[in-house]
Amino acid sequence: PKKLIAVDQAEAFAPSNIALCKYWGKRQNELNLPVNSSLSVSLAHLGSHTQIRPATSGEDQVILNGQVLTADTPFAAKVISFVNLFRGQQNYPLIVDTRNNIPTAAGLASSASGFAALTLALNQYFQLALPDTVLSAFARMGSGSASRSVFTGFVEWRMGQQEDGMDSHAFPLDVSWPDLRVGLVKVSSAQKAVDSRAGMKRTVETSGLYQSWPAQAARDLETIHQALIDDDFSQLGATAEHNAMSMHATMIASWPPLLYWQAESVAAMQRVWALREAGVEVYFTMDAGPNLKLLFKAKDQLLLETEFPDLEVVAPFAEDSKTNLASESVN
Ligand code: 2P0
Repeated sequence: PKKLIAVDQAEAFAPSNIALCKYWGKRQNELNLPVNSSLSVSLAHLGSHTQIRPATSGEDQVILNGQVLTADTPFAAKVISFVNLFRGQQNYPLIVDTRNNIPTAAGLASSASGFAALTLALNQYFQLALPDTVLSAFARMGSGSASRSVFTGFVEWRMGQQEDGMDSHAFPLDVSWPDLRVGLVKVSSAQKAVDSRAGMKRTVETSGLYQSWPAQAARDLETIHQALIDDDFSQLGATAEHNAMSMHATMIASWPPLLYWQAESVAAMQRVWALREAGVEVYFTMDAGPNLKLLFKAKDQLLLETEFPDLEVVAPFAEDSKTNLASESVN
């Protein structure tokens, strides 16, 4: 890489995101190249703030939510090898200080927003001025879903075809749904037993149902595109729920079985279905954990807060969250 010149310090924010059409399975593990394209909605103000400053001690340091991590912590090791992608052999010992404002109770993963914020902060710190899509491809190497957290609103990550992965990046979709609400239902905040990376690998290697997944995901992506064009909330919600259940079906058919649900997850699903029976337009999606994320419209927020007392509600298209993060200057 070219000779880097660092600024005094840099800071960036990136939001968490919830996939409506999921990323599940890699065609290449080192670069996080996915088997399928995916589409998400970002969570506005919920995400990661990352600050980078020089380490005067000469040793890299990773701080997560105010706690200094030892270099052998998996997260710290991942962060440091990610920073090495940018600085190569050049001598820039750094302090990477990350704070997540995602309620841990909501059980949301923070790797997506964390690696996206780190990528944006490194871009500023080394004055690289990389284009948004290149930043997204870099973020992807930290964590696949981080490619989507470089942008706000509805975001699509195209799987790409190239071996170097430079065409496997996200881009923002030019659609705004101010009435959309995402509700985070906390079922459990316990650390999951099998992380996404290992879970995907097990599914790809052992699940007989996985062979049906790429076609399902491609169809769902198309349907969600059309729903966005038609302004069709029911179509979007139903497709997102069906996509999540299809992904979980591939996991359940793995060996050993991979079941992220708990009894309370199933109870929450049944409440969503009962509400739909009763005419409320609410849908759910789930990731590699026991918690549900509800999709509904602003007009139903009060009702859903009554049905799900601990619901954390996010408005992805609130006026103040429409910034293009990658181009945002944080000086
Ligand atoms: C998604 N998930 O599309 C899917 C749905 C979880 C279930 O992306 O190995 O942390 O770092 O690329 O991005 C979580 O997986 O995995 C994820 P790596 P990542 O949101």
